[in-house]
Amino acid sequence: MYPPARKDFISLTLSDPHAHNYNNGKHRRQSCWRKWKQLSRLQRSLILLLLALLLIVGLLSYPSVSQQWGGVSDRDEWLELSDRELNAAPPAVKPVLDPDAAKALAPMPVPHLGLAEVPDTVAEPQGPIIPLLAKPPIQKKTIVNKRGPPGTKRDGNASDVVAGENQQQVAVQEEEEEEGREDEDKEKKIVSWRGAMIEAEQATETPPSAAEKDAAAPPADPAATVPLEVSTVKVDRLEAVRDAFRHAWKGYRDHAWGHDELKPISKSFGEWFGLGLTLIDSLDTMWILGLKEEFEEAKNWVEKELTFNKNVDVNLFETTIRVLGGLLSTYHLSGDQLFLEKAKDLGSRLMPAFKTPSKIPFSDVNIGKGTAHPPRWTSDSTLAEVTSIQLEFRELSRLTQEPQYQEVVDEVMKLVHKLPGKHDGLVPMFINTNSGQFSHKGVFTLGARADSYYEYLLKQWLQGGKTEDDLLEDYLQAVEGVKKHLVKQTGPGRLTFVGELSHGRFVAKMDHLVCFLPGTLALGAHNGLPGDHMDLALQLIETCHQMYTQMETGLSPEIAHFSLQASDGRDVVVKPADRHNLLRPETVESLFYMYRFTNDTKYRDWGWEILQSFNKYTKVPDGGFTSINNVRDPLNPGPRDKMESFFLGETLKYLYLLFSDDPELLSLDKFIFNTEAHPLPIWPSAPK
Ligand code: DMJ
Repeated sequence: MYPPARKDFISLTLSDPHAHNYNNGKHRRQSCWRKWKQLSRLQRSLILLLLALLLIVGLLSYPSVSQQWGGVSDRDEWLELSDRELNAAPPAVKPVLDPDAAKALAPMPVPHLGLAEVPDTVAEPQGPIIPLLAKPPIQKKTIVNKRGPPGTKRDGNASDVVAGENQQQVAVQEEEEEEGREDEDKEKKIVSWRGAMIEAEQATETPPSAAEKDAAAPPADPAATVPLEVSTVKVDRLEAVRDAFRHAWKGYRDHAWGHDELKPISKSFGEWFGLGLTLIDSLDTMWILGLKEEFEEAKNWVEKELTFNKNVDVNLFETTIRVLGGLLSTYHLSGDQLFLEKAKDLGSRLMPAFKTPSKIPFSDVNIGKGTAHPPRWTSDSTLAEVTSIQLEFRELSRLTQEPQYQEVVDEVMKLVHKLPGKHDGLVPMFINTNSGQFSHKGVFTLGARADSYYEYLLKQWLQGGKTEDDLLEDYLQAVEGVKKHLVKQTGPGRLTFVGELSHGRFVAKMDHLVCFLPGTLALGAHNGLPGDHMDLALQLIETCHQMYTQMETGLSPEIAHFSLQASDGRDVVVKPADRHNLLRPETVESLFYMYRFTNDTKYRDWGWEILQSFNKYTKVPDGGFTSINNVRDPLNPGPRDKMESFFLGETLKYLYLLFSDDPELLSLDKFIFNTEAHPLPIWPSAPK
């Protein structure tokens, strides 16, 4: 919720209530004249001489002063102009959408440009230097979207809300980010996190290291930032992924067995829903990687230990994509009825979430009590959350022949389809469960809170055999909206990226989460959608790759900012609050799609580099991998002591599929992957 509107003006009273009136002024002038007359002639001459001298000095210094003021007004004009340019639509640099422009603007990796970490400066153009007058402070409009009391940690995707920490404070800070100015005290108070905010005291960042302190220094020799050389020695990449998985699994098995997440440094575990999240997220990966022993042991746990009959609030979206999706895909791969039974049990326990006035589901549901509710502080749900559960619920209906699962999620899509408030197919990030209307309109992103809405439009259409026209229409419109409003190129190296729109202003910022998009666009193009979707995919995957290679650890930051001005010298800036890496999958996911559709082995090499970087900087000696705080500091990456379940569920799975020579291993013409990388079959014939 936004705070009460703040006055963004100061009213100045220029009239002094105690001032004399007009007549009093006249008296004062008369008495001055009397005093002048009372002076001696000598005194008057001296005063006149002094005044004449002052006049001469003033005239002599006039040119330089006038230049200064001239500069000031030029700068004002320039500032306005650059503002206009930044907000202009269509963008100054022609996006890839126009086929001719696309040819001219072929992707240009820029290995010579190191990623600079600029702690609190800008992707803001620099105007002429004006020594006399400093630039007036830009009024910051921080739109605070209070989704709960402070002290909240927000983690992960549209609703990667960390369990037990279900207080949220989301602050949309695009404007100040665009200005590239971060107050020092803001740094103390708030840490930006995928478009959301967390309190700094909750952040796990270590004190700044020497490298961090050097952040403002010019970029290091780019050659030195290239993390790893691609080995020419033939290595078994598939086996390397299996090794990584076994190592991750060892940590989980030793210290977190049956719990949600491993804390590999402290050799303990974290609980979110208490559903063995990592174990279930990993089942189909183990099956695909051929890790039979591990799979059998985990299956045994599912059979003997896993129960959904417990008094616990779970997040509808996260439970659906990780647990329901994981169970359904494992059922398909293994054919073991156990997983379908568990999926049915869970699916029916999630259904109370849909009992809302608008039929837009609540975010949280108690799977033991059968009650559901929104977060304590709002009646909104996140848009991506309510529109990225459809693949799983629809599949559950198909398998069980019980239509209610599909009915409730189809209803959500129908409502969103006809809802006013979209911007050329782009959707706001929140929707109200009472009114069924979008809320907090004005911010449009392909990142956190909206990302998988776009992904699931295409994938539902594919799942259902390309028969549901509304889904296709919404997807095509959205891609046009992305091209029109969000795609730009950096000034220095012409890297294509997808920014954000905040109340009409373009923000040159892209979450790592957005790196799902090249894969999705390529999947659409492979299925007969316009060729320029593939052009855009080819360019975006280059940018996602650069987000890794230009970091000293070879790992991407959570969020990248991009420079629009050619004179900026750097394409990407990373802010201190955005330097972490959570072992996320989106780039390797897209690399997998790109390789399958192009057979270009460079995508495999890029994935291999990423795996090596994970091994080098995130692997914990005794078992497990950990999220890190700082991708710019190879000496002190700052382990966060958390292994996200999606590292096993998604990242390692996509790497394995990327390196596999068998295109029939989960053929993309027969399966769609849910947003947690769990493959579900494309329906043989569309339901009518
Ligand atoms: C996963 O839970 C899913 O991929 C989701 O769609 C995005 N966030 C994480 C991985 O980054």
